[in-house]
Amino acid sequence: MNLTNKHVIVLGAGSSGRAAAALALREGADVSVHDSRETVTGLPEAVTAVAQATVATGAASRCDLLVVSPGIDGTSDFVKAYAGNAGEMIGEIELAYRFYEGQIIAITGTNGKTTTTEMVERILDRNGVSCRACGNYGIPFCELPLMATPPEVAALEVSSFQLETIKEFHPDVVIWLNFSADHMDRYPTLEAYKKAKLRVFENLTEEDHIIVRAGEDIGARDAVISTFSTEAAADYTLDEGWICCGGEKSVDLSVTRLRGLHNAENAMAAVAACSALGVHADAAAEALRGFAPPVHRCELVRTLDGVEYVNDSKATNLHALDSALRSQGRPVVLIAGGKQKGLDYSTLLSRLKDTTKGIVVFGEIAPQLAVVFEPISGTVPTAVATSLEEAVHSASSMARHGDTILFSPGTSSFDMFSGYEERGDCFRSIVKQLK
Ligand code: UMA
Repeated sequence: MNLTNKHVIVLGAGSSGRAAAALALREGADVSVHDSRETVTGLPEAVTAVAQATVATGAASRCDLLVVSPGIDGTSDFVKAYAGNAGEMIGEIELAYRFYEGQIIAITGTNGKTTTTEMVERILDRNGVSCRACGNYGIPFCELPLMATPPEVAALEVSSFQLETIKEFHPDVVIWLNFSADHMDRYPTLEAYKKAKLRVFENLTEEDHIIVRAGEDIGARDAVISTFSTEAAADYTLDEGWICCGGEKSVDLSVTRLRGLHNAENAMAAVAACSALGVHADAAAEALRGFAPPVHRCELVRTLDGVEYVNDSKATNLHALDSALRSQGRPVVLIAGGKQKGLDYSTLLSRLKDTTKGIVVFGEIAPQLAVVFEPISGTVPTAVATSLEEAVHSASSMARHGDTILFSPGTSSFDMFSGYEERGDCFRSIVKQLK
């Protein structure tokens, strides 16, 4: 792709927009970044910043290439106004793909993407293959082709939002971890969400690899397919804490700090993907020694008076909350709630009844959750808190020695926080101050 003297408009001045602008600039384009925010800062000097952008700004703008940030809904009037006058519209992932020359392991799924992405990076890096975690997690993909020496492999976490705007994007290996309801505030139906995610496969050929959880419906695909599962028959399975490959015990998970069946599946997927690039399972096992999942994912913050406080702020959907509940070995007092994003918590009632002894709800959806949990209130009392601090104190008063307080919201944080990281940091700091 030749961008010399082309006019590129990047929509969104967040991290992906800034990286896309820097890459387009390096490629010789005349670049503007438009954002609906009051002010736009942090852009290279040669880039024109357009703040307070609206549909009218879009309708009055012309460009050869429009690059849309993933957080901006492509079906909105805002994007349509710009797209109407653009030669081509793509997203930041597609732009990066056109300038990155290394191999790509694309990692998608509703949950577990980040832990798996980190494992892929570690296994490859420790086996002499330079690799960088990027995309939806870590640095934006556009930063890779900007590096003086780009890594040989991109461990690319991709979200459905990012996949909406791909065209030629063609990974060498795709990991499909799992699929369940999420982002129902962006998509009209579950099918629409899945359709966006399935686009990750659309340019694969029979030489590429797909690593998929056994039983996932991904349609017929032309690629070399490997399956994994802790429950069903698969190429990668779990036996007494070992990942078995083709029936042979090959990775001892007890030497890692991964907890829960969902993390065993994430590890299987990472090992299988690296094996597709030639790293033997024994070498992967050695690289995973001592590996701990990233923070905010079932992170043990502290044990106080025999009560474990676990930060699972990354649980921004019900599948993640369900996985966290299944992973706990002790009675649980759950803290849940946050932004309204159309998820149906009543699907978890029987799991909550089996695993929790109390629930504290907080955030925008707290009043609704209290009603949803009413049918199990005879055995699992629910308290409503007006702040996270109050929620932690309320949960502490319900918990006894030997219990776990699990902070696993099940929805997004944007009603009260800038993101799940800030929400988890806030939980951690409240817990650390408890006496
Ligand atoms: N904006 C507008 N008009 C709008 C909406 C937004 O101008 O109508 C502007 C905002 O004012 C803001 C910018 O767009 O300045 C934000 O763009 P963005 O939301 O795409 O955010 P980025 O900072 O570029 O971050 C994005 C991803 N964000 C989302 O998909 C929401 C990051 O994933 C990703 O790490 C980053 O690109 C680098 O690739 C975050 C995320 O929450 C972690 N992802 C979702 C998730 O994991 O559930 C999918």
